[in-house]
Amino acid sequence: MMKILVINGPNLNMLGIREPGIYGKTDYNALCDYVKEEASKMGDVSVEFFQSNHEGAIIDKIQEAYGVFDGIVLNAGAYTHYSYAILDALKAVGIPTAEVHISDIHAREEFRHNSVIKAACCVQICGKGIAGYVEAINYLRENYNK
Ligand code: CA2
Repeated sequence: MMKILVINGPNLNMLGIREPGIYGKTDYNALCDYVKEEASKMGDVSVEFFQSNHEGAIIDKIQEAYGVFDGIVLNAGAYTHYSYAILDALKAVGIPTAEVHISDIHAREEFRHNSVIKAACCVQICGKGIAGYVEAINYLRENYNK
């Protein structure tokens, strides 16, 4: 069993509540249920979820994942665009990490185009809605399952 940690950053707990045109109508709990269901069909992965609006809590969780999880699926929310501290945490643990965004960050405001965490991630999946989380898990399975 490959153990995967799905981390969602700031405001992703508000999914489905506002801006459905950008982020869809699925709320955070339904997102977790959907990803868990799809992962269970794969048969060789277990998934755990974590969401926080706080940079330090996300960094703590990444550090705690060391030696425990085999892969991370990370939607760091707006921290994606400026958190060198999350970049450093990912580099420190060295866990294969797939960066996910529900929206297409490259087709939105200029400040969303750049990801500072990208350098520590093995792939960036964006603009595919919540299906992107499933694609990320598959990417980790295909490339890092022992
Ligand atoms: O597209 C994504 O998944 C993002 O990571 C979502 C972040 C945004 O800052 C990134 O640039 C791209 C925002 C999280 C969700 O924010 C909401 C805002 C209003 C209503 C519901 C969610």
